[in-house]
Amino acid sequence: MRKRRSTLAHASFAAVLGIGIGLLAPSPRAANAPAALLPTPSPAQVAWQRMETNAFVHFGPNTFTSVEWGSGREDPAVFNPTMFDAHQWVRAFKAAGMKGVILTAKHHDGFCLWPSALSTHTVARSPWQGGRGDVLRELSTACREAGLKFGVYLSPWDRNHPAYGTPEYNRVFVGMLEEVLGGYGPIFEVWFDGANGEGPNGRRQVYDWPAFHATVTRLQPDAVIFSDGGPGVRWVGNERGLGSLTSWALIDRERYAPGTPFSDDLGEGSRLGRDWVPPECDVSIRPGWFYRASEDARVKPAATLFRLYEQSVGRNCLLLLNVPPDPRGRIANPDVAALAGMRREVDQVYAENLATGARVLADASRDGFEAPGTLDRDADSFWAAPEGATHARLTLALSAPVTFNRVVLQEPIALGQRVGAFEVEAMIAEGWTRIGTGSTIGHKRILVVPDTKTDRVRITIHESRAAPLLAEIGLHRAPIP
Ligand code: FUL
Repeated sequence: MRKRRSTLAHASFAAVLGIGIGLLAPSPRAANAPAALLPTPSPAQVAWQRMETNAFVHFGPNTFTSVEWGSGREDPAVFNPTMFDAHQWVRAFKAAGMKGVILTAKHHDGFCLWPSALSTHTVARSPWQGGRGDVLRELSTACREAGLKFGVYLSPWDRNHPAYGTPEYNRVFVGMLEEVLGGYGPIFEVWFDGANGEGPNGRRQVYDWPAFHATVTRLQPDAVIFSDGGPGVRWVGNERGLGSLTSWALIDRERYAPGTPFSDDLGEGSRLGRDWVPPECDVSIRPGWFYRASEDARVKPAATLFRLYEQSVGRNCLLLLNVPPDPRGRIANPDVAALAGMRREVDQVYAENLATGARVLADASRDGFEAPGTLDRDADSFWAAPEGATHARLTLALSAPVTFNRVVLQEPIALGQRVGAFEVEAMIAEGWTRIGTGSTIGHKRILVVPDTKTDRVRITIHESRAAPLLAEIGLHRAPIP
């Protein structure tokens, strides 16, 4: 079979934007590119999903007072890291294979890790660096130098600010967003927490979400906005790092305001959703979000982190793993070791595809989008079923038997998420034997199957929202069953 590669640049821009293909890509194969299936992700959402694992950093007065939710009445003088080193954090995250970092610029206590002009509860009132320190400056610089993307968590709930609970607070919060989004270079994600309690005056705030979102879009048009229901990316609905086995990037945004009572539905999303808002799994490497020395022995071991990776990234989610610095302002040794161990395990299992070099045949293909595109390690090239097909089968013929217990499938998501049911079979002595089934695929699905030794594997797609497309197929073996 002749291999002709397609690229999403050709396939998706023309299809999504409805622009004459000749303008963008003169290649003849592009003329036959499958049309995108709405809803589709923005380029920023595709780039976000490809990051796969990011670090979350909870740091602030709580690091020094050992509480999870500061009252907002803590003395700013408690914030005094003695050996602060953002480069050390970034080294540990990079060693874990992470692509970005999201910092709690402001948690519920209202303490600003940058010298905000709009609050008296900030690093400028702390003894750290004589009141001239700026955690955002140091971390954003360290990220830029190391090639990691930088993002911010800003809690709308503020237990310190005197204006909280009045319309004035919305203006203050917009001003804080302007300081943070305008002063530290590119920001890839803005994380809005859903927790919403009372302010220092006993009042609850009615948030001006449209103004907050407009501020992000104005200052950082390429940033994705996280909240329970998006608009850019959504909460997965639990803080255990668990994606759903059925995991659509689609929801109806209007159904989920921050603090939604429908968070149980956020894991699966909806096959019928009108908006592209993929799920993010936030989970801490420790029992708490903030550092406590008493939890040093309870750092999740590498094997647990490996599982979290499979159960989040392998279920069409992004893993946002919280690694909180200690009161020195450094990532503690147990966390550094666990992160390095996680990377080792992920690489050991996933760096090499046991199916590499196999012949792969499809029962039918769209011209120019044949099956070998699924084994080329290029997420931009893909196999496509013929127009109108919602059922399809691909067969892998390996040159020698291999033993595997993971099957990795990927869709080229820029053209929309399609597959809703699939099955994997292996040829073993008795003939074709089902070894696993799944529902959605999305950016990445890691299917755990029993240890299987074979030289023939086939994947049958039983249900799809439109002609199925597959970007990659992988066979792997993990030591963990
Ligand atoms: C929650 C917050 O209340 C926690 O303190 C933490 O920041 C977590 C990531 O989100 O809603």
